[in-house]
Amino acid sequence: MAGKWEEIDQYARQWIAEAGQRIRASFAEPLTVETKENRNDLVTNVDRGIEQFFAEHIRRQFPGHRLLGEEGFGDELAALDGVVWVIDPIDGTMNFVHQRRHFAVSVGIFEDGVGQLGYVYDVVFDELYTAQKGKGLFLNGEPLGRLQPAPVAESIIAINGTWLMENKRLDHRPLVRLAKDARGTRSYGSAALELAYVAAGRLDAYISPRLSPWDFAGGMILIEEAGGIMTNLDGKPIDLLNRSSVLAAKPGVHEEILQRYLRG
Ligand code: 2AM
Ligand code: CA
Ligand code: CA
Ligand code: CA
Repeated sequence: MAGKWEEIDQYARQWIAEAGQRIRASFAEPLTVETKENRNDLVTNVDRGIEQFFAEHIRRQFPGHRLLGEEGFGDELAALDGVVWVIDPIDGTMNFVHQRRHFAVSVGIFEDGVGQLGYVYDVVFDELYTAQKGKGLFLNGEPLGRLQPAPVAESIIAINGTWLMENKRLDHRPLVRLAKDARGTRSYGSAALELAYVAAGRLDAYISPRLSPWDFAGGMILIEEAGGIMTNLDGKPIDLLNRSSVLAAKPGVHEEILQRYLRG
């Protein structure tokens, strides 16, 4: 008999695959784009439709589970007890609208706050990153190796250019120093994909001063299963119920960034 998490995993995969098909099919349809908090903060009918699709399926199949999602179809959560699905229907909406690639469906499933199943699905490249607690990281069903330590000098670090310019949220100078010392920097515009890339060893670190739980929940489980380290920018554990800064990296790189740049 399949265990509880095997059953949940099967449904999650099925719904993520169907969400991917719907998103690809939507390319042929007119897109309704609206703005949220500011003129660059976008949401579309597809973001909402996909979150609603997950909400309906989860509630029908697993009435005891709860959902935390970006677009308002989830539950109001004050605590993380029980099974909680944390879903971003489209992570990288700006890429979805402008580029029609480089966005992902992100799903993290937690029990009493412990990550059990993580998924990041690159819809256009058809790359599904998956992890189950204690079983390692997989890309389209193939196991990926555990992350090995590296120095900043040999690292590619993902960071949005905004944080390298003077800004009101944090002192950008340590990050500029880090960007100069690193082998290279990248920015893909989807936190979920950037976390999946760190987990897969395509990037050595990802830094963001401000993300929401649905941006990092799925990726966090991938990072843990890959042997990477993910904390906030103070080196503290991530709070899954609130906005947080994120530093996700290989071992070694994580320590060096914290000690030589962020605590410097
Ligand atoms: P989103 O596309 O789901 O909104 C872009 O650098 C990354 O930051 C994306 O993962 C994006 O997720 C996330 N993000 C979080 N809050 C955002 C906001 N207010 N505006 C734009 N992107 C945001
Ligand atoms: Ca958004
Ligand atoms: Ca997001
Ligand atoms: Ca989103």
